[in-house]
Order: sequence, then structure tokens, then C-alpha cells
Amino acid sequence: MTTLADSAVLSTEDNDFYHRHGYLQLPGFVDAQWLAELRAASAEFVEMSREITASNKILDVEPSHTAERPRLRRLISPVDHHETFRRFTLEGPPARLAVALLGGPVRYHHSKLNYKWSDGGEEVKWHQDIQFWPHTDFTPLTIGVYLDEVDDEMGPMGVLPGSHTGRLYDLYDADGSWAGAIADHELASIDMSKMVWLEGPAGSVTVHNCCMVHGSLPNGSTRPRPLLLQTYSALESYPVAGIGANGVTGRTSGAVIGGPATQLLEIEGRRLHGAPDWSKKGPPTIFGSQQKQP
Ligand SMILES: O=C(O)CCC(=O)C(=O)O
Repeated sequence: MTTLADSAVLSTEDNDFYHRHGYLQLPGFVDAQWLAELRAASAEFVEMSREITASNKILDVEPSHTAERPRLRRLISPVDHHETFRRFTLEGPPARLAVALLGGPVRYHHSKLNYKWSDGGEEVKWHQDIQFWPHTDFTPLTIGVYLDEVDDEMGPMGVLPGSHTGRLYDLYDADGSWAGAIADHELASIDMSKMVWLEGPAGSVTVHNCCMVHGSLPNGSTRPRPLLLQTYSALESYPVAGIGANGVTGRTSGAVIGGPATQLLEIEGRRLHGAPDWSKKGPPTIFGSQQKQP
């Protein structure tokens, strides 16, 4: 695990760029060997999708999906469903990059493989991520990897530089239902001409902070646009239970990468050393803990 702290993975300039602008683009960051393994793993799920007619807990498919013409929207939590994705996300290039960007061990939160299928694969409306899974700080970042080349026709990731330090938008509709997107009347006040589209050859990496305004257009090309996304936070950042996707982000969520786990955290500027994680075994009573009884 110590090799994960390898600082050669990221230049000082790129590190500074990420923290200043809230995003980063690294063309061809992932090598051909990894790409071949990731594509092979992905192809297994495309084959598996031929056996389903509607979305399930692993695969999200478009309404027009069929066995003959698969149309996948998303593989949910790939880390939990295939050893290649587990190794890549928890031990491979994105894990190293997250450790370098956050300056120490990190906590894995969740992963997904967004396919954005050919000939109209759906847009992702403008949003920020942190409202979906709030944390105790704003360190969470998402690293995306294009498994194939992505050009401007294919709905590349779009980011609004600097928006990570700006306003946090309300992602509910006027009727109080969750929309998961910034409302149109709010978008009217955002200068969309400043949007940067992160295209790139296969293996290119995108990074965006959890407060970054981002999204992507439909895929107008004849090729799907598989984008493998994985989210990490600083070690001392914790998901806030009971809000959004927190608690349902997969069984690997919370795995610590690049160093030993600690229970240190900071709330309102005050540091504390929290109790161990009892979510799997169940909590002991205060009597058992104080008397050192199991
Ligand atoms: O797939 C994309 O283009 C963007 C994905 C994204 O922002 C999300 O899934 O939260």
C-alpha cells in the first residue's frame, strides 16, 4: 500500500490546477494494459445485460434496451461486482491519483460505470455531487476514466471551472420533489460559455471536486461513451448518514486507501477521535467497553 503515496503520479502544477479550478484533465493517464482489462470486464456486463429486460440493482438500462440491441445507462458499483474494477479503483491509477491530490490516505466512497450509449445516450443534467451524498467536508472528488476515445459529439464531461468554491444549489423541484439537477431558472444566471468540455483519447482521466457544477450532453455519435467514475474523500471526511446515497453506496464503501484507518475527524473546526466503526459488528454497550469485556 505504501506505493500508493507515490508523488510521481501527479505534477505540482497539476495538483495546484486541481485545487485552484476544481477539476483536472489528464490525457492518456491510464495505460493500454489496464484499459484492455477494464474493457474486458465491462464487456462481461454488456453480455449479462442481454438477460434482463429492465434495470436491476446492478445494471441500469434504457427503456428501449433489448437482448439484441443492449442499451446500458450504468453499471452500479463496479467495484463490488468484478475483481478487475476492485483492483483498479482501490489499488490502481485512480487510487494513486486520489492519494496524491488529497495529500494522504483517502476513503473510497462509491463507483459507477456510465455508458451513455450511442445514438442518443442520455444527457446528465447540470448538478453538483455533494447534495447527493454530503460529507463532513468538501474534499470528496470523483475521478473519471474514459475507456474509449471521447470526442465532442459523444457527450464528454463538462465542468464549470472555479464553481467548486461557489454557491451550493438546491437540487429539488419547485414542488419539493428531488430533481437531482440545477433548476432552469438558476441555470439562466450561470455563464455556460465558461463550461470546459473534457474530451480525450482512451485512458484519459477527468477529476472534479464534489461542489463542481458539471454535467454532459447526449451522445450523438454511433459509439457508446463508457466513463468509469470513482469517488474518494480525505481520510478525515465522513459521509453524513441518512442523506441521499450515503449508506447505499456498496459494500466496499468506506475502504481506506494508502495508509492505516483512523477515526479522526474535524467538525466546526474542533478535532475529535471518534469511536471505532461498529456498523458491521454492532455496537458494544458502554459498560462492556469500560470494563474491557467483549
Ligand atoms: O457521465 C457523465 O457524463 C457525468 C456523470 C455524473 O456527473 C454523475 O453520474 O454524477
